[in-house]
Amino acid sequence: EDGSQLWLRYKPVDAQTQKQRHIRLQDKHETALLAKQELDSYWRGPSIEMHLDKKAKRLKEGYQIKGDTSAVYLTAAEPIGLLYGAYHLLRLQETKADMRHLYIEEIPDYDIRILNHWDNLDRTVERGYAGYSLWRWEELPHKLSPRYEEYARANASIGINATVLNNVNASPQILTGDYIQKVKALADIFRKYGIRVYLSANFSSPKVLDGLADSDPLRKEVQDWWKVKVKEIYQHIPDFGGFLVKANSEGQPGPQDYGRTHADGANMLADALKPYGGLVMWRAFVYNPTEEDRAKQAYQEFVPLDGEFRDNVIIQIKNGPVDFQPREPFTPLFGAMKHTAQMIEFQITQEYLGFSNHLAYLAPLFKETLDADTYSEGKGSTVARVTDGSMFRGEKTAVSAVANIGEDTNWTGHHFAQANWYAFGRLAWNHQLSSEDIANEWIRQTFTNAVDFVTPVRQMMMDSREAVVDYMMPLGLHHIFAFDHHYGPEPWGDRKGGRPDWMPWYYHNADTIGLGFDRTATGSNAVSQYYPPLDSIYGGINSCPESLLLWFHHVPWTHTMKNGRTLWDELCIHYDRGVQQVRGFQKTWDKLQAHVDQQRFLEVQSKLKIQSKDAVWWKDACLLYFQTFSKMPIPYDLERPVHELEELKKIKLDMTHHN
Ligand code: BDP
Repeated sequence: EDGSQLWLRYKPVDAQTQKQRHIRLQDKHETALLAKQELDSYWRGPSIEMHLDKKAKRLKEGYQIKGDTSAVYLTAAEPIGLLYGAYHLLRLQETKADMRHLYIEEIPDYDIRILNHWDNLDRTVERGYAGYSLWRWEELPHKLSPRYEEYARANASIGINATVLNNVNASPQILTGDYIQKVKALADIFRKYGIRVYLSANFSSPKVLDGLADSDPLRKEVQDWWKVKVKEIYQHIPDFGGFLVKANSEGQPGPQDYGRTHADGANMLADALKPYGGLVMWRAFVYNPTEEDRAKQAYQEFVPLDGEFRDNVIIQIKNGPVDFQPREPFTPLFGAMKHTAQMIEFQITQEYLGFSNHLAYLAPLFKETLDADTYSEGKGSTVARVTDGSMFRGEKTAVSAVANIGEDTNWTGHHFAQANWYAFGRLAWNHQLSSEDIANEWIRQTFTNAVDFVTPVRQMMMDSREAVVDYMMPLGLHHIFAFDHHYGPEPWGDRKGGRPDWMPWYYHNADTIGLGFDRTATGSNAVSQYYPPLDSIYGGINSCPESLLLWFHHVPWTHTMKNGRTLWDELCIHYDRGVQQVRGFQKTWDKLQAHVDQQRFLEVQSKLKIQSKDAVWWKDACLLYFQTFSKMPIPYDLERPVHELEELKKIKLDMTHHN
């Protein structure tokens, strides 16, 4: 039992059952046939009639299921809807749901539900913690790993319908003729599962690949280069999705290199893609090492461009304004560009949440952003609603996440990290699902339906993200990671001559008075980027939610928190609570040994040991370091540090990623 089967553990039905119940389908489309094949092989319920109703357009890629104990009817407007419906039925079966009376209608909340792979062409994966890339570029297009199809099936089973194959820090090589053939081979496998391929494009491609004088988006020669390139791609991949672009960010080239705007750059690509129905996902993750608060920069650069983008451009915005931290407020750009399509970018890979060593169930993090109210058009303008098309109409709606998938046997490094891939797919389909329900489904399909297992494991998952926040960065602290690897703590971190916005002190601002980043009017005034009443809620030291207090305020160590404790005591209690929770996860897991196969039991058990040690490392490092400023004792009823600060400062990990 190595985890390679993910949540897809259906048992084949016997020949007898297959004879007795029928799966009927008129259509011959390959995707519809796949739906039939999955049900033929694994469905133990009554006979099923499947049909396509091309007029039921309102279903989009969704489906309708009606049925009782004698027959089930599955209807969809498109073949992929039948496949999604088939997986829905199998999910009900595997989770032992009551299926006596079925009346289900499912319509996806987002048109495009897309994974972003940060995979390089040499098969390393930026911020990947599950081995090398799945894409064996050197063998493609001739040799096709069976994993390509398994990957597509897993995605289809949770409604993911698009994928960006390569890193946003894109190599121009991906757009050469040779690589287009390799990409085509993957697209040909994925198509049957309803998955469209997108590519990250390097903005300098015309110059780098074909020696043009520059890649200025307003020059006709450059525009023509992209038109010819896009035409070539569509000749081989007729359903190619489009480009994802990281431009003028962290050293990547972009239109600003030529004095042009993000809109100029995005629109040039959009015009080339338009005749084929392709899209541009243009990232808003931009910031420069200036005096300006990093958290404000995306908003400052993009809001003035509102209304200037073509209708096949979507601005892709990270959930938080800095960078995928364990907790951030939502990015204020959401809802602030009312004439521009916007999409969310989440990060499934745990760059800042303990890699694939820590158990951190991310659905609550995703939901926190989706459910956050931007107040852009008054109360109820949640991030979900400003991006899903219910408030602002764009050509297409989309939601994305950076994948945590690699060639590890269990796909994601940690068995429980599979749940985050799963949860993203489910929320991209229906952002109203609860984190508990998603965990419940996933546990039942991945492990067992035994309530004695499901209940405690679900509780552990539900508590896990907050535990990480507590032992790493409670109360709104952020980005105090070690410079080289983003794994362990380095609140003291300082590189002479390094970019200030890559240094922990830039974010925590610890001094003898207190802790935290003043983003109120007396500080960077980032609060002003939020719509009322959020600007004043976040801006008031007493009205700001305490979970974000040190994000928005520089708070005196002796400040009285809502429960009457000082900031310092409260900080200590959070760090300690995080450690205690992980110790609790170990107890929970050990008790469940009888319910789990040996291999997965031991693998999760040993990851929890690492997590426990890391949690103590985090707690000691942060508290001992901050104590050099607060000069206050750690409350005496808490466990004492077991490390020396000076020892912790010497820890060097062999992880060679750039910041
Ligand atoms: C940061 C990562 C870096 C990425 C960058 C991005 O550390 O590896 O290239 O985001 O999203 O989180 O472009």
